[in-house]
Amino acid sequence: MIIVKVDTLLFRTCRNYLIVRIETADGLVGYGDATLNGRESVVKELIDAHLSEMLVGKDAANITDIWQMIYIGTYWRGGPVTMTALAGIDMALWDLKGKLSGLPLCDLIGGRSRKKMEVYCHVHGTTLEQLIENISGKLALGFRIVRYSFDTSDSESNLVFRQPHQDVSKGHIEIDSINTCSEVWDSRMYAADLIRITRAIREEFGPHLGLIHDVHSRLTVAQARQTLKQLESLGLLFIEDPIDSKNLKGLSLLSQCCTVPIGIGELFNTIDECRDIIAHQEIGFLRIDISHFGGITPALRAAAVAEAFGVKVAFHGPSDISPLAHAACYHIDASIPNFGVQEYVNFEPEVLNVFQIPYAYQDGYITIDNTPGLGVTIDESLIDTDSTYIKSYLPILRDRMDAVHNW
Ligand code: CS2
Ligand code: MG
Repeated sequence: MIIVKVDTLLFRTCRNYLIVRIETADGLVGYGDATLNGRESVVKELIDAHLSEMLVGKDAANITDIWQMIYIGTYWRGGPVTMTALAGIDMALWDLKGKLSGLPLCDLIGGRSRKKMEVYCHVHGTTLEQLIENISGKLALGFRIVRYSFDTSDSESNLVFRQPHQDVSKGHIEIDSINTCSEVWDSRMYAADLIRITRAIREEFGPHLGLIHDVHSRLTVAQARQTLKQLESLGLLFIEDPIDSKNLKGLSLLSQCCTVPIGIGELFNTIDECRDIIAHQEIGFLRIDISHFGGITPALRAAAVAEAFGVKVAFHGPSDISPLAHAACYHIDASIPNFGVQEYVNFEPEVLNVFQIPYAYQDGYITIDNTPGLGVTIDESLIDTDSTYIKSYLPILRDRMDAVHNW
């Protein structure tokens, strides 16, 4: 399986995607996801200008050696750009190994530990009434766990404080111009609403609905301690990113004072950043993003570390990584003993024409078939790499005094 060609496909189908395509001398092609929201062209440049020449001539079967060569060997390790580039390459190598052996990824990494994987969806409401109605809609589709978000309105100042959410039917969180991307935020009003709304959801739907809320690092440690204390009796499955996820001491304080399980990880790029919080059992769920954490190889290692300390895995699964990465998550979810739950998005039909997926949703669970490798068939004839990419941006949050706030 000697690598003869490494290409990057940067294109837009509903949103931007960056796909790594690795070809071997025996004519096999493997694909990996290297999409990094708002930074795709930088990741592409890193692969095209520096990493691809390190791969040509190597045996694609030696995934660990290639991973170490790029991670350790190039010295400049870590960070979202480098680790997303490496993730795209790593996924493509695993895809190739699966295609060569005729086995799906989950069989290469130990086989299936479960028949189906429980998933949760995003549900948003601009008002409490709308949120309750939308949750009912998700329950009717079979979901037993929802990640709820809401807008907080201040009638006095006519301001609305929005939380990020990504129901693809309602559009994406990212926007097309850096000049229009500022949003206003008030943590005090939000925290009060979080308690009020969570209580109302519990009262409406009873004790069995699985509830997840993503704070998206918008609270300080002090605010989070106060808020989570009041959420304790409401039985959340987990609270995501309650504070800045790089504030490890803060996480330690929070986990010691509150019983709400913490889920964290989408901003981590290497195991160094989360080793201690796992080992100290400060989190309930590890939520690393396979596409931004260097790929399948380090995700498996991190999952094994988590297992040793009784931490479950709940991989980040947003709409801003491609169905290829989602397929990789489902394969790992199927295999590892400490799978917790998986974030799920339903991609638009146009996206699923390009990425033909090996997995299917039914009644709150995902099943994945035995197609070799990651199992995603990519229809390259539908990809227009020349003209479709449009630079996009994440919103920048500002508080009422117009100072930049954690997003
Ligand atoms: C979110 C993400 O899914 C999540 O948990 O935090 O949607 C996040 O905002 C995006 O991936 C940012 O690109
Ligand atoms: Mg999140």
